[in-house]
Order: sequence, then C-alpha cells, then structure tokens
Amino acid sequence: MCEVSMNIEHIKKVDPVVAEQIEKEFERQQNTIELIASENITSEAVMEACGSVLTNKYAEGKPHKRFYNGCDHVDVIEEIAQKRACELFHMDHANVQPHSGAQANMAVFMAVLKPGDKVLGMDLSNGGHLSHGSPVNFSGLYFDVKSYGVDEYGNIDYENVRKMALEHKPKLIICGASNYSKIIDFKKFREIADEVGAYLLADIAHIAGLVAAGLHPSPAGYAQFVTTTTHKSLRGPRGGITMCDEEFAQIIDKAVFPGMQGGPLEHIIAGKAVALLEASKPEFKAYAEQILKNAKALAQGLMDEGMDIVGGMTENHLMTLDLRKTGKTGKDMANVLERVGITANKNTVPDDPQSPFVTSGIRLGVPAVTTRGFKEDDMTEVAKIIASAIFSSDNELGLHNLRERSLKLCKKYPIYMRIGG
Ligand code: DSN
Repeated sequence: MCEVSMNIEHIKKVDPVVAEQIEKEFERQQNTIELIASENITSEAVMEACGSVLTNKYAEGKPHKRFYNGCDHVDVIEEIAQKRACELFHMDHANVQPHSGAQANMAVFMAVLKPGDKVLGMDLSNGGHLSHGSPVNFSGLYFDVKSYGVDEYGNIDYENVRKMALEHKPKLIICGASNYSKIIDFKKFREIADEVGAYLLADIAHIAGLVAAGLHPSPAGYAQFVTTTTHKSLRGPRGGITMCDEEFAQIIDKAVFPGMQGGPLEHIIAGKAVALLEASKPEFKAYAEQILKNAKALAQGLMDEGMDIVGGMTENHLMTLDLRKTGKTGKDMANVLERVGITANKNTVPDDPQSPFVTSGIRLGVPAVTTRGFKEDDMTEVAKIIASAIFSSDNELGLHNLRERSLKLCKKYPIYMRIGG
C-alpha cells in the first residue's frame, strides 16, 4: 500500500491522550495478523472521506427533501452512493444512511412488521446475528422469533427451515449469517418464503465483497430486502446499507428516517460511496478472488496440521476451528493466539458443550490479511503458527518463537506506511 497522509498532528496538540492511543492502535494493526472475519483495512481514500468536513453537516431527510438548508453537496454524494449500491448489488433502491448492519436490519423490521409479528431467522450461536432475532436484541425482544440452526456438519438444513416456516408461518424470513462458511442458497430461501407468504431479507454483511465481485451468488431477484454492512469484505467505512425492491423504497426510507435515526452521517456516506466505487473495479474482483484462495489455503493448512474445521473446507472467506478434540476452549485459545500476534474471536461450534462466553471454537477470516497482500503460502505459514500455538499453548519459548514468525509476516506486508505528521 502507498504512503498515507494520516496526519494526526492536530490531535497530538489538542488531545495527546487520544493521539497516543491512535498511534498505538496503528502499531497494533501493523504488527498483528488480523483474522477477525468481519474486519478489514479500508483504503486511504475511504478514510479521507470519513475524516472530511462532511462531518459538520446536518442533513436529516433524503437528497432534495432535507429538513436543513445547505445540502447541495451532500445530496450529490448521497445520491452517488445510492446509485453505486444499486448497480453493484443489482437492487432497485438503496438507503445508505443506516449507521450499522443492525440498524440496516432494523429498518426492514420497522418497514414491514408490527411488534409481535412472527420472524424466522438463524440462531446466533449457530452463526446468525444478534439482529436476526436474539432474545437480548430489539429483534427478539419485540418480535416473535423462531430460529433455525445448522446440522452437525455446519450446513443449513433447508428442509428443516421449510418445516419451521410451514409450522410458524413467519411474516419475515431472514437468511445470511455472521459465521457460516458455505454458499447460501437464496433461491431456496425464496421458495420457502413464497410457500408461506413471507418476505425474505438477505443479510449479506459478511459476504458483500464476494457478492459484489460475482464470486458468491447474489440475493438480488430472490430477496425483497438486502442489507449489508460496508466495513467487512466490502472494505469500506463502518456502516450499513438497506436495499429493496422498488415497491418498498418509501417504507424503507421512512423507517430509517424518521423511524429509527436522526441525522445521517454524511462523511461516512461519502466513505461508502468511495468504497462502492472501489468495489466495482477489476482490482477488487482480483482481491475477492484472492480472499477465496487464501481462505481455502488457511483451511487446508489447518486440516493438514490435524485441526478440525466446522463443515470441512470453506466456500467463502471464513471458517470456524473446532477445538473439541484438543480439550481446549475458544476463549483460552483466542487469548493464546493474541499472544502470538494473531487476532481472532472465540465462537461457538454446532452443539457446543461450552457456554457462548467460553466456546469450543475460534472463527477465522481472511479479508484483512488479503488486503495486506498475503497469498496462499503465507496462509499455510499462518495455519502452522495457529496449530503450533494451540497444540503447545503452555510452551512459553515456543509461543515467543511463534510471535517472531507472525511478526515476520506482518513486516513483509505493511499496512499504511506511516501515521503521524
Ligand atoms: N459482529 C459482527 C461480526 O463479527 O460478524 C457482526 O455484526
């Protein structure tokens, strides 16, 4: 990556405490192998947009229908972002204002459901998302949610989803996941939804970059609603987008504002616009292709080292290590990986004997390291480091040596060259 002008001189003068932590966080990212499947390293262009004067502007409402004056320029930017989202994902309408993926989903709930209505979504501990009906989230608190899971091989059992849909007659079915390593069959979900007269929401937050590059089937034409975050495999700024068929455009826009949000974050919307443009380029397709190659190389490397992966070989950007046979927990091993310079998160495996706070798994994803430039050979080395760390987690000298090996990889592929003035 090229040298960046991430100048934090003003922060250093005004608030040295925050400046110091930004610098330390930069060093952490620079010297760590980032395998959190939902993180990425966004471009300098996206960061400049997000740090621009657009943060000063209030723009409640929609382009050309604002509650504030002075919106000419943010109108242009927001319309460009909408248009790019529609083109990239082949959807009729896009609202680019949701501050996050959870809010992108909330907009759909608000648009088509009333409190107490029935929803069928994927269980959080089986790979779903909080906002797909978890009892501690608005989705589970205010709606009558039934959850489907995965079978012992980590696959969605579509026949079981169909049975549940026929039994519970949900008004909304949600597909899409935060931890699912197989291709999602959107057509099948639509058939099930049609059979029971439900709306279909496809939450493609994790796989958006792959969908944009045409490397994962698109939900367009199957789901009336498609939501995404912009900061995962899509590699944009932190935020969400809600897309829909034309007939739902008005109710989605009303749900976002005034339904659930106030002023949109126009600086982040500008970052989304830039990221959507980047994602439409051939270079991004090459990046997404490398994500798939790297994920396969990592999974193969781990299996070659004798580790279990839920569902075996991955079909997308992520996988879950199943630690059950090692007798170790996800919580402890994620901490051990952090000590050797690899960041990942603990995660439940199907039928996990441990609690969600302890878990028997670790989720691993490759979008961030692929952005840095890691290739298949590097992923094989990462797999060896991970396996050695887990199998010899109490060998202090061994862990120290593994940290040196991970640092060597980080030095080979620097992220932004420098920070500061
Ligand atoms: N928390 C995100 C993830 O890590 O997948 C989902 O929003």
